[in-house]
Amino acid sequence: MAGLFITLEGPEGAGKTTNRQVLADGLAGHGVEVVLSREPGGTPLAEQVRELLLTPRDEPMAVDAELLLVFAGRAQHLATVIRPALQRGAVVLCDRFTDATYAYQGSGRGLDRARIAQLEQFVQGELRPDMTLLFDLPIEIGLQRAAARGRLDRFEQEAQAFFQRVRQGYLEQARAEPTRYHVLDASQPLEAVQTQVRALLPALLQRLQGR
Ligand code: T5A
Repeated sequence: MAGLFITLEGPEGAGKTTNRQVLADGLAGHGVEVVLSREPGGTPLAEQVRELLLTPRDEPMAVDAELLLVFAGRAQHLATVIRPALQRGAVVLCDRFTDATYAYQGSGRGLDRARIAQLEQFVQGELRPDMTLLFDLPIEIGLQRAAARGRLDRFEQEAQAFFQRVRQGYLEQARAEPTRYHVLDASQPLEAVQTQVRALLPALLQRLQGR
């Protein structure tokens, strides 16, 4: 496809959304069409799926139900937002994607990676992110930032051990795919993290020109 698909990943409160805007401004300044999106969510229907996933409720959600909801929203998001944008030549900056499924449902919940991979292939075909920025930080810092925003969602209510597994899962994925992943130290002050993000812009623009 003509565009570029860039995903931003990391544990809770890592600064993905804040730093996504820095990248978007930098790209838009060079006349690039940028589409900002997020998962779970990204379309009105997929945002309803997000509500189902994030709202705390008395009835526990079965792990398989959670996995299928994640991919149901993703199928809708891909069909109506991501694929059309990439076909137009836009840069899609997506706050979380399937790496989050491997980290949260795989490493966090303990689901078999092979089962996630089956759904990934079914829903995405060959489509994978061109670049993934991993905002890594000690989970205590991220959870403090998330808690400062108010009420915790269904995932944020998990125990610390869950988030440790999520963080380790992300770092293992980054080690396994060093070409696609860029690991950023998200524990630094915001300005320092933004400097790391801006440093990626020249390479991104060069990749776009090569398309
Ligand atoms: N999920 C998602 C799955 O289980 N499986 C999946 O497949 C997918 C796609 C929702 C949940 O869904 C789960 C994972 C999640 O638990 P989400 O809404 O993206 O996903 O979740 P969060 O990580 O909770 O989103 P946050 O908004 O909390 O985190 P961000 O976007 O990483 O952080 P951001 O930018 O909003 O910043 C948080 C706060 O910290 C400050 C910001 O100003 C903000 O107040 N901040 C900093 N402060 C100091 N220094 C810095 N460097 C800072 N950077 C940001």
